[in-house]
Amino acid sequence: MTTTPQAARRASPRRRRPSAPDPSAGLLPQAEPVRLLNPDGTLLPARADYPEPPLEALREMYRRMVVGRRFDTQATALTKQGRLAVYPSSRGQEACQVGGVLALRDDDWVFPTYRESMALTARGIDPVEVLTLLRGDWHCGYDPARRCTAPQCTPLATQCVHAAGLAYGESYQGRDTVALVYIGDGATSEGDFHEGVNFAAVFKAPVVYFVQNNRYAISVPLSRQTAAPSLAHKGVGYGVPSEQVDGNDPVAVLAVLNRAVAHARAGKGPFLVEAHTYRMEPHTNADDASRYRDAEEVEAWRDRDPLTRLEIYLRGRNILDDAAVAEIAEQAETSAAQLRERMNTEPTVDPLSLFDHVYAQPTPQLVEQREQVRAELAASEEDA
Ligand SMILES: Cc1ncc(C[n+]2csc(CCOP(=O)(O)OP(=O)(O)O)c2C)c(N)n1
Ligand SMILES: [Mg+2]
Repeated sequence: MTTTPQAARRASPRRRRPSAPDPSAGLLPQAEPVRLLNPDGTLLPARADYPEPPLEALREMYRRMVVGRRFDTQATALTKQGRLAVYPSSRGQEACQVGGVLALRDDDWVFPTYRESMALTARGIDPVEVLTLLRGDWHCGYDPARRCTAPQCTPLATQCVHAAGLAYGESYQGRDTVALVYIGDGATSEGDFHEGVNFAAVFKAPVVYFVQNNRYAISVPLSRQTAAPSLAHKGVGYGVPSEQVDGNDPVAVLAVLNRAVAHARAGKGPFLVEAHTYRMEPHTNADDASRYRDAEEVEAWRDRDPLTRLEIYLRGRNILDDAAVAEIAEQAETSAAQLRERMNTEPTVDPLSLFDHVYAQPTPQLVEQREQVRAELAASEEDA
């Protein structure tokens, strides 16, 4: 019987070659989301890869989370009073909302979605300016350039590309600015997510892609969204180091984001973080979440409340006591009352301003439409 050379090679015992380094080493997320606090607020053993942030920073995180949650409840109430057109709540996602902005400097850039109103108020932007878009008054209530904060993005994932471009431009000009992109689980299925991450990786743009996996894209559960082992694994295919974190553990969220931001700032390119969290409220006030998820699921997540978890921890470390908790609660109440009052005044908006800032050079169609609106307004004034 004759054997072919190929068959002979297959039959011979393999010689061991020195193993080549695994090109994905250092890119893959850990198998379990990083966690530093137990759900009951007790501290897990310290770990070298993610040092605990300073207690003062965590106390400030707690304060902004309490104020943020109160803001969120108030905004939801304003939709019921007809003062806001729509509001996507981020209740339950406070650790991510606040952690994302606390990890940044004021001159770093934030690229938020519609769900990040809480993050933007935590960044110090006037809450009425934050809600301007959702109130339907104007394009964006704050000055993006002055606040280093892009307008809240409703088209899913387009901000991933904008952030890559901005961050690349900043580093090209020799600045060490970092851009942090907030994005949802569902939006990681969009082409723009992949294009943005790929561009950032190839050009080493300092972007942190921060995925808040709140388990749903409106009514679509994660299991119908992706077959990936985790959303963090999506970074590896583009050569982007990635990590997953317990998004309801404020200490871990801040620790992981601090490392991701430091990585980007050091010129090592983008970093992808997936935070496992849960949206406690419906998608927006216009959604009925009971049609696609049951009450037991929501209740189970209530036990993992990020605020309670941080409060217990900080009390245990003697950096928070009854008096401080009461004082912070009062601050939150005062700012909610001010927001309520200010949102109850009718804004005056010039309808023609709708056409401003759409393009640097308006298109002929836009010029025509503007003229049409102007003529209609003039005619209605004559009638009055
Ligand atoms: C390009 C695009 N497609 C569809 C929509 C409609 N839409 C709005 S929110 C949403 C779900 C997004 O889910 P996810 O990314 O998980 O973010 P979450 O709302 O849960 O924060 C969809 C499909 C949109 N805004 N943009
Ligand atoms: Mg989602």
